[in-house]
Amino acid sequence: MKIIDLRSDTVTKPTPAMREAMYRAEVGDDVFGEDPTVNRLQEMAAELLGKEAGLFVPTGTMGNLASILAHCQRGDEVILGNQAHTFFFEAGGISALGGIQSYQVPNQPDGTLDLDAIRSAIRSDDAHFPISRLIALENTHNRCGGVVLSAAYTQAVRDLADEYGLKLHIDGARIFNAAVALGMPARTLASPADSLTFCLSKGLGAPAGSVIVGDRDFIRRAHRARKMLGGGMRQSGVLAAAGIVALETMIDRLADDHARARRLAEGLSRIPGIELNPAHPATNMVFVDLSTDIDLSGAEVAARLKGQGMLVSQAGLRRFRLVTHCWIEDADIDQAISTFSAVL
Ligand code: TLP
Repeated sequence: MKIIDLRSDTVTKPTPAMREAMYRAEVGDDVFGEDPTVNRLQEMAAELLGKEAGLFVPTGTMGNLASILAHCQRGDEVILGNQAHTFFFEAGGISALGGIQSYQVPNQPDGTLDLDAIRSAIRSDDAHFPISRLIALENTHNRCGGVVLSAAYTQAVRDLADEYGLKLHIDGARIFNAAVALGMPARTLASPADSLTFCLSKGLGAPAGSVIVGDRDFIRRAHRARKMLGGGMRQSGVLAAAGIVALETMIDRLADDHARARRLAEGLSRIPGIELNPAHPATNMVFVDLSTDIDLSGAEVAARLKGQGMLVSQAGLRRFRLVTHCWIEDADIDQAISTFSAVL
């Protein structure tokens, strides 16, 4: 039985072209800055995102953490969404390892933070308060449904940050999904930010790795933070080589994942007992809820789907996330719809 794995776009395996490039990669000691393939990837990433410099890191989690450590001191505060990946899914690293406090502002359904809510979260100069240092956004926004933040909204947050002398970081794990969905260059979405992390190992299909981009001085500080976190990887050109293939060949095709996600959502919306937001999906994520007339629990439904060869992630007691990616084909979408229908 073919397994249709819709749990995440992180499950993507490297393409044959990536494996070939990994095999052939020229390498050196990247802790000394001597891996030519890592250096090339970092330059490509900086160029694509319109920033001065880039830094290859093992994961998106480390990318966000090293970035926040590079912006903040212990006791500082970062303003972020209460649905942000950094708040939800990064093991509390910014507070456990960085001594950095988070001020969580409610995410609106479209993934944004209300500008007035950000404004009222910014601390005044008073010895009782931590120092507000950074605002962090997420684009696309995972828990809000893979929704896209516009360039205009991001610029409005930048303007607010400037008013108070704050920095702006974007968790752009899926920034290329956002760029493809909006039909604009990723650099336009990145331009208001001081720093951005994007992932090579999600929809772009590379086996591992993320890149942080920002100005040279910021990247120098993030480089030190990466070392401190144990992320200096030596001959990591074998991984960067796959990342280069990802940037060269896997961005434009994200539109196919988005089209398949829309088809999946349309098909699922016709199944009695499934509820979904009619405005979604914006990119490659489909979130569905079980209606109250379904007697099965979320866990039971997930287990039955698995028994039929279909893997989904549970995103709440009665909520699932299904993510399309480069290993999911049209026929898998048809199969996924009929499997869900049979299980319910
Ligand atoms: N997200 C994973 C899980 O951790 C939930 C997924 O399957 O979507 N930022 C965002 C917006 C992410 O979605 C993720 C991974 C990360 C950062 C962290 O990336 P990694 O897994 O490379 O540490």
